[in-house]
Amino acid sequence: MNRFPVILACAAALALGACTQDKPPATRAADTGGSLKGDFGPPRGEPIKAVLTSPPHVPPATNRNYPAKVIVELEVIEKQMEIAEGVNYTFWTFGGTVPGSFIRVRQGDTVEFHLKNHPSSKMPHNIDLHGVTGPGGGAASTFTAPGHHTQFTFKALNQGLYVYHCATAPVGMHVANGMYGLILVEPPEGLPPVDHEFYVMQGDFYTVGKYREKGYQPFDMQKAIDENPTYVLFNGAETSMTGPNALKAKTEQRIRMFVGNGGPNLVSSFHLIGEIFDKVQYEGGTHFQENVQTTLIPAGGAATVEFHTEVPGNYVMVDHSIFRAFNKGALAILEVTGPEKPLIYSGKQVDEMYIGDKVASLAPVAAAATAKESGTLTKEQQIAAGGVLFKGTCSTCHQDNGAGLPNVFPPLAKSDYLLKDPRHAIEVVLNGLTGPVTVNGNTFNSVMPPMSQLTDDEVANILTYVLNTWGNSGPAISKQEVAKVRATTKRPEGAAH
Ligand code: HEC
Ligand SMILES: [Cu+2]
Repeated sequence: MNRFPVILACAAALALGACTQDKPPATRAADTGGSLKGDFGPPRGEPIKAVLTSPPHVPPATNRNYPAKVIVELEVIEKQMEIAEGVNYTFWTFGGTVPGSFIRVRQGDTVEFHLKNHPSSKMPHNIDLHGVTGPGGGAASTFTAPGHHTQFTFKALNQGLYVYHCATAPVGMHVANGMYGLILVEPPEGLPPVDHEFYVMQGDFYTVGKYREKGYQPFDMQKAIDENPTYVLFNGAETSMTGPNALKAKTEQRIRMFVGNGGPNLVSSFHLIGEIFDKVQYEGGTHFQENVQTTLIPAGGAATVEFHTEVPGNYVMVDHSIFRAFNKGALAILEVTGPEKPLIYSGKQVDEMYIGDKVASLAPVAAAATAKESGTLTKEQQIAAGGVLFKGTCSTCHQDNGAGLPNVFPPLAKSDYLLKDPRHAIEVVLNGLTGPVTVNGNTFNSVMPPMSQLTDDEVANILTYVLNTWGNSGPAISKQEVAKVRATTKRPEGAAH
């Protein structure tokens, strides 16, 4: 059966006012495979200007039981922002943020969409909304040159959580620069109330410099084609939801997260360490799964996850393709406060081992990076930045207080081995250390893995910290010294950076 009889029936009923009722017609058109298209009749009431929000915020529920005309105004802005502490990147944005502004409408709404492209832009842009029924999802109608404005109108026929993105050539580059976001088309009855709603979106980024290489970093097209990202991030920056920017909630709360994946390349294995998703609306669709540990979010797809908080502490969102979390930035924190629940979990454990510098403020690292650019980096700034980076990188073994662990990890505090030849430590960090070493009279015969994934200035700052803390007194190590050692030492294949 095609859809005409339904529409005709509805049109006839419209005359009697039956199709403009609060509830959608309880018809499941067989020809759509069972999905419920929501043409609930013409828009009613005054046009409404959509509230748009920046991540991690979500606009309030529409709280409407009738279809309306909703006006969305979105502006494309190309701007430099921090992608990681002390690392700048030129993002192309919908609304000035990555991901772009969150849009929330109700199924059956008629959306009048305005796309503006700021006069300072260098590129033309458009928008393809996955929640639009029509060619290009709007892309064909919204090609917008810098300083221009385009407009089109669509009816939100299907409920769901949809990705939108720029689709101007080269499409991959526009998406890689951050041009994506989410539009929620609420079901006609709305969503059950919760205590917090958050907006989280993953994306992969490609820079010429390596991960955390400071300064301005341009886009690397070849890395993007090779699908070899430098960064995999939630909400467009390594620090978007870590340290002081962590998401916050209390115990005994119900949390809903709208999680999207902009790609351009990677599929996300979205996981929240220490929680179980009570409910996941996978693929942004209508059906849900319960009691989920990790949900797969395709590039250009989304999921709604819900859970209840019980135990206080830091809960860590990751892409469980785990190198992305710990070495490319795909890590964010939800900080839950409230009374301990020893019957559910024995007590608060030290979580710094696991997430290291991610719970601390990286401000000293940024300060050091900025100072270095102006050529005024002081030893104190190096020590401050190095102290933050030491956590989770070296403290895992050598401990926070540098004392090491007897017979297992040698001490760095007052280590005669270290202080005898401070610059030798550069080699130890870059190349690792094996075989017997004697520190303060005790012999260790173990393995320290090479830490060559660290950038030159990270190594310089960490070592300056180590050489001038816990009663140690030594020189400041410069980035150039580290670069020299890196360039002149032959490292085994796997450690070659
Ligand atoms: C996975 C554990 C581990 C991590 C992480 C680690 N080390 Fe080590 N480190 C060791 C071990 C084990 C040794 C002794 C190796 C041996 O027996 O040959 C060592 C030795 C050293 C030494 C020489 C011995 C001494 O105590 O003076 C220095 C210096 C050092 N590490 C610095 C660092 C710094 C700086 C970092 C962080 C960038 C770091 N280590 C990260 C395990 C680790
Ligand atoms: Cu674009």
